[in-house]
Amino acid sequence: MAAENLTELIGPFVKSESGRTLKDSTLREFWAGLSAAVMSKIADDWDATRTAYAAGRQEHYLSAEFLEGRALLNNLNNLGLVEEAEAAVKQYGLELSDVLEEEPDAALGNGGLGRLAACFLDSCATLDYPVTGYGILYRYGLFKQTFENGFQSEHPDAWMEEGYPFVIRREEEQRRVRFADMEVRAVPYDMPITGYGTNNVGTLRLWKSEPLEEFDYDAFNSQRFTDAIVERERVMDLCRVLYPNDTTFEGKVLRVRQQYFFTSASLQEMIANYLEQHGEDLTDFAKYNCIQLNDTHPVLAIPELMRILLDEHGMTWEDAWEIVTKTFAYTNHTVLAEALETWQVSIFEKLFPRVLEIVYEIDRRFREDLRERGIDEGKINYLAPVSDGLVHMAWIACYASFSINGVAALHTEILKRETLHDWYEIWPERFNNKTNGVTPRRWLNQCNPRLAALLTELSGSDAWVSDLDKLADLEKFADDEKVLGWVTEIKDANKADFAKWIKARQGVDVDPTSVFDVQIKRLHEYKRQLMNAIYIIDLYYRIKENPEGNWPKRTFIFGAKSAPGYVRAKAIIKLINEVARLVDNDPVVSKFITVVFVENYNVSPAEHIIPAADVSEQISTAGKEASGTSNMKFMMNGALTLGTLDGANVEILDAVGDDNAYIFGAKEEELPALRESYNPREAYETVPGLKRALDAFVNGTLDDNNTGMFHDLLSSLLDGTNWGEPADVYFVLADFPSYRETRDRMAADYADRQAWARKCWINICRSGRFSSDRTINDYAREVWKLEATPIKK
Ligand code: HBZ
Repeated sequence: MAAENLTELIGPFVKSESGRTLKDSTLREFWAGLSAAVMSKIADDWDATRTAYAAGRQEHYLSAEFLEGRALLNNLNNLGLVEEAEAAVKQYGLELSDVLEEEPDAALGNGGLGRLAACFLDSCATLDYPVTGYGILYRYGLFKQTFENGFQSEHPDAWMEEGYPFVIRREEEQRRVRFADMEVRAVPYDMPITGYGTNNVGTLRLWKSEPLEEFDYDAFNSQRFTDAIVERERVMDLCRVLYPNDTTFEGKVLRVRQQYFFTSASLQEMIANYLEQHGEDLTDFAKYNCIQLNDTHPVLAIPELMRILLDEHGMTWEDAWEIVTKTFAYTNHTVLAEALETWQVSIFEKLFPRVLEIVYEIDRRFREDLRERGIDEGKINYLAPVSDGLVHMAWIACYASFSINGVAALHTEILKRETLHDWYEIWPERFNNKTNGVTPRRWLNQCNPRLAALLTELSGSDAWVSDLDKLADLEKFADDEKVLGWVTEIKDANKADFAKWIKARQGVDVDPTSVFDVQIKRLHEYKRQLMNAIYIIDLYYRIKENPEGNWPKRTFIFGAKSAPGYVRAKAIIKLINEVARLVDNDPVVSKFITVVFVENYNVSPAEHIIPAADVSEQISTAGKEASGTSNMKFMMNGALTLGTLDGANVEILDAVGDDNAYIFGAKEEELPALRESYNPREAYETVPGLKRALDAFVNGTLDDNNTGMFHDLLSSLLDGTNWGEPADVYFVLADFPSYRETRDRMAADYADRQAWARKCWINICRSGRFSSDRTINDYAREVWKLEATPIKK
């Protein structure tokens, strides 16, 4: 085809976006036009990929969240079009980097779980696996965060309101989803997922709910116009907003509606595709389809597939169950009890009574099945899909899935030993580990072009971008002074970039020669941002005591959103902001340290922060962080881990060895015994400096604007609560001494830049196993039984 070059395509596409001459078009319109031009280049391959995948065995990735972030640069990189795009916008006197900054983040996820789904789709596309992602087109993504006098405030994120070129509405592929009290249309919006070095283009299909008809004409005609509009809005409400809780379960009716809505629509499509490709007999459904459940959010797919097979295709229970139990695989992402989904039976009754009937029948047969296995009634009742008026989504998942996996080795062991131990005893063969990974396209090649260029130069090709194990070959440069010098130069340049970026964004000055020490992740007590803050307060006092000391210069960087209703997490945000202010207002201390809280942390800020980081804070209480994924992103970009033996940190340490990571704190297996004898008040009284640091919460040093929230934080550490929560549940004060010792040592080590760079280099070269390509190859081989399906060209 002609006019394939972006230089020629861009003009017409921008004009059709802006409806005016190019010189009057805005940057945003240039972004939209360039994006539309890229879509036009993908179209044929996308079509061919869809056709090829429909015919064979496929995997369907069901997830309530996909945290995609920005798409344009990612697509340009995958398609090898970055230089062409730079030239195309240059014609109009623009810089590609400025155009790219116009793109809103598609923040259709909370944190690690949603971003993992996005990394997985990237890997599936790159590796040519026939995988489709299914989720929800939320009108409002994760809230935008601002700080008002240090307090988090939330604002709606209407990310598509001004138009979004990377989704295509597929009117003709709409489905109907029936609830007892309403029937809605599910209209798919498809996002192309390009891969690196392949023509295959995968699909992320996001469902949007719409009324059956634009208007209820009866109501309209009978003068009930407003009723018609209200009903319409009720349907649109369904997909209105992403629930912002990442660790506590919220039993809201709207949320379970969302879950049923997208799983039902997705299943209908799978069934329709099967019938079209393989005929009326659904017996072989599981031969051609496999469904991965990303946590329990899509677990309603299990009874819903039963319903479709029983009620719409006349199958027997036994035949339908046979298919279901060969189709589903379940991934668990947490051991925190408060996150586990249990829905009131009454909600199911009201929304989808037939699904509830099926859940009850699953429950009845489950109990019978376990009784036959000689399991006692107490245990059966505990594991049953329905008990005490609640439907247990994780139990349905465990019972119906042929595969159950955790997301890091330690996490899977804890599932087997504790959280899902009874299930493991009955069906050990279902359990397997799939340690998470992250895509090296976005998280190295795209966000760190300087380091990427060095890796390509040293390895003689860019093959590492889609085969990260290749970086192991570069370890031979670990003692090459020149290479280590470049590594240091690259990090310094990235830090200077960050300094400019944060200055422009938030007006803060940071010293690019200081150690950049970073903790970016959702705010939660178990992640222990509070321990990080206590360290900084302690350091503040130590510097004041000895202002002539040889204190290494350091910048402490935070990024974190708190769930809007999580009072204590919000208090911690306020506390960190007050610590930043305290340091900033002190002429002596601020010579040595700076605290920066990056507002509205999201995927695209992460792309600026991670390449500039020296220290990666991974300091969760051992056993609580299922895996973590930013730990892997930091490693790939040559930041050193300061971490506990938790989640995938264990495997990072295993890969790089003691000399190249900084590990501290109690181990998971030590905690039960420690709990017995633990007295945080004693730590407060006896650990040098700790009392002084903690007293700052309440003695007027740090100001919580008379909310009492800092007092509550302190008493959560020292006293526990009158509702029975023990003091310092997450062992902040217990781990503090070893955290301080290790972190001090780390900062001192930084002075020897050459030795530091060597450690960074080892981390980079050994990050291969944390590529999501490795994870996806493991899922494909061991769970999905999937073959790569490259499209013909
Ligand atoms: O999933 C995270 C884990 O905390 C993290 O350790 C792991 O690396 C990551 C990927 O496996 N979990 C989440 O991000 N969870 C959520 O975001 C979440 C969202 C909605 C919920 C519950 C959890 O209802």
